[in-house]
Amino acid sequence: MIPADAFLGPLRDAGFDFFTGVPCSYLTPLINRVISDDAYKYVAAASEGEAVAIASGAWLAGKKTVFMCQNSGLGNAVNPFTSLNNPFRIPTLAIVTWRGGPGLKDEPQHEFMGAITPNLLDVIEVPHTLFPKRLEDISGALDEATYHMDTNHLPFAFIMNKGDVMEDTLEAAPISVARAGIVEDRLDGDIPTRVDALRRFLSVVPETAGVIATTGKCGRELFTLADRDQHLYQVGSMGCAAAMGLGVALNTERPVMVLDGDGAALMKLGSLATIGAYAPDNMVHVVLDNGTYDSTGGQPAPSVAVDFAAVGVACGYAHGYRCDGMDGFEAALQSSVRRPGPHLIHLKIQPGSMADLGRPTVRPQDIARRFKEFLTS
Ligand SMILES: Cc1ncc(C[n+]2csc(CCOP(=O)(O)OP(=O)(O)O)c2C)c(N)n1
Repeated sequence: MIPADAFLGPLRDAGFDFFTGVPCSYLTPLINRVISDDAYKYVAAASEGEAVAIASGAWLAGKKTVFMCQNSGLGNAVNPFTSLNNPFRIPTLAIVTWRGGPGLKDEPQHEFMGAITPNLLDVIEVPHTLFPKRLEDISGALDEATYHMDTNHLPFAFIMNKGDVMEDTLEAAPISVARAGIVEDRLDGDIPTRVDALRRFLSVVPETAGVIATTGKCGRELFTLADRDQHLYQVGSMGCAAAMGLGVALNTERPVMVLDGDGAALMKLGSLATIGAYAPDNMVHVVLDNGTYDSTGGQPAPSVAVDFAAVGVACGYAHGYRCDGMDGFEAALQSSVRRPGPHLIHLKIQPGSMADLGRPTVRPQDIARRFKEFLTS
């Protein structure tokens, strides 16, 4: 058993100061220390997959990151681990607890995941070792983790057992949001296609802004119209664009614009609460809503009744804009880069895509490094 600071001190000295995750009782001493100490930034995520995406955004903005979760939540993290961190080669130090571990009499819901935790990490090619439980093991364990992350640019995991870290108190106040957001209508009644909306977006987006486009045809259309250093096409990890945008926005002064889809936004709707809670004022979240999963053949998405602008404001965004035409969309974009956010711009668009649709020809890992260079220069 080690004190939290004995592990966190060397970790911070190695540059890791951005933490995110979802708690587990085994993690309590470590998370409590991180939350209580101003030397660290901790973002409480609504799901583990979202936390992985937040950490990835923070890495793109130049941070070294730590992701913490219960092994139950490893299932939620598998999608971004495999379709975000892996293709984009984005490392994070994962601390995963081992409920249902060997020889442990644990609750039935932890038995199966407990039995497969190391194997699951092996299958998704996340190298791992046990969390250091003795003072003399800490430095070797951190060396092993940083060696792997520096060499293969992928996540590395410590598997933590019950009682590895001594109890610690929570001294921080709860997150407080003192805002009453506003929903505004910018309606023209002339619903554009996604490609027309993206063309207009490209004509007004500040050249200083980082732009993250969601998976599917949104990123493909954006790339086909213009490939810029300020773009990141999130080719996989459906639903993670907003969380990645949050991770970037909390660690840069630049404006951060997320181009989301209605289906993708719904897949990780909890991210809106996290964005509202941490409220980065430089973040603009655009939901391009065609009411369908257009990229996979136009099947109906369950977004028909969702008022995304109102949901954003209900979650703590400063402004929500309802738009159904190009001029209102442009006005909302202009207004959102002038005023403190976060903002949610909900634009109704028509299903369908452009005729000669391309797809990013730059490798995701190169896009990630180009984007990181753009953000940090
Ligand atoms: C986790 C996951 N589930 C499903 C898919 C397949 N998929 C790729 S794009 C897409 C549709 C996305 O819909 P939306 O966000 O509304 O954007 P649109 O395609 O309508 O522009 C789906 C279902 C995926 N890539 N990842």
